[in-house]
Amino acid sequence: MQDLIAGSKAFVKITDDITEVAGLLWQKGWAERNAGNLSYNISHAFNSAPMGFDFGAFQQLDRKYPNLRNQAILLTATGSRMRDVAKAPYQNTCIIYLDGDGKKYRQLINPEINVELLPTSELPTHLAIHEMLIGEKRKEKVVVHTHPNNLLSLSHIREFCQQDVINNMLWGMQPETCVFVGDGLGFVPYLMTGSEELAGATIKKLKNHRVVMWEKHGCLAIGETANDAFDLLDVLDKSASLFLTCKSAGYNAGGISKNDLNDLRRKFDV
Ligand code: 2HA
Ligand code: ZN
Repeated sequence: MQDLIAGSKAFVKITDDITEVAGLLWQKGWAERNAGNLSYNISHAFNSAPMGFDFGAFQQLDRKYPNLRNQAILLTATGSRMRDVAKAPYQNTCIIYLDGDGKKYRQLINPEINVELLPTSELPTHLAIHEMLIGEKRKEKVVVHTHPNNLLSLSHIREFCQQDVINNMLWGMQPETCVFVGDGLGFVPYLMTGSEELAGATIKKLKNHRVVMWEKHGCLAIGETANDAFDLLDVLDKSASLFLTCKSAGYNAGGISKNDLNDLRRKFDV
């Protein structure tokens, strides 16, 4: 597959990044069955419009994505398991190329498998995010959605369904969280999976946060690479696990004081 793509070194790097993170999501236990999905704007791996591929039939989208015109987006296939993405990325991902006015796409047919795979059920959210990232000239190219156990557990506790409350607790559990995820997570109240509403609410939160929590469902993160997005989720989930471990031992976590957190923010320019 990569032999067909001009600038294939970039594509190999992308594939390595995706397979590594897909494996980590599975090992973490955040990706039961077909849970989670990811997408990557891989347009930079092509020198021009993709050549040497067969394309599938045009598929209409529910809305226009003008910034995604002539962009190639790699997505995990609907129903694919992260553990399979890790082992066989070409059999479990698809590349779509948006054409015309950004309201339809064609799939690049991978000659090795020669079938069309349907993109992830969270396609509206993934496309809306890539549209926003280009529109706002942001450097992130990857969207990772997964179901991190500890963060997801917190979203079942009413007190933590308030963005400021959950962020203050998570920052207080270890210095890394305050330093590396100083923007905290954006909290989106429960909405139907795969819906335009969920996509819209997520976009709003991504203006100020790189991680979004979907109440009682999971989290989503953006990054320049899949590993960058994974790191944000990993650090936040570690905080959540420390909190819950103290609770299950019968104690309340003390948390780093407000003053100490402010000192950290000053020192690390958060
Ligand atoms: O792809 O996680 O949110 C399965 C999901 C949907
Ligand atoms: Zn999900």
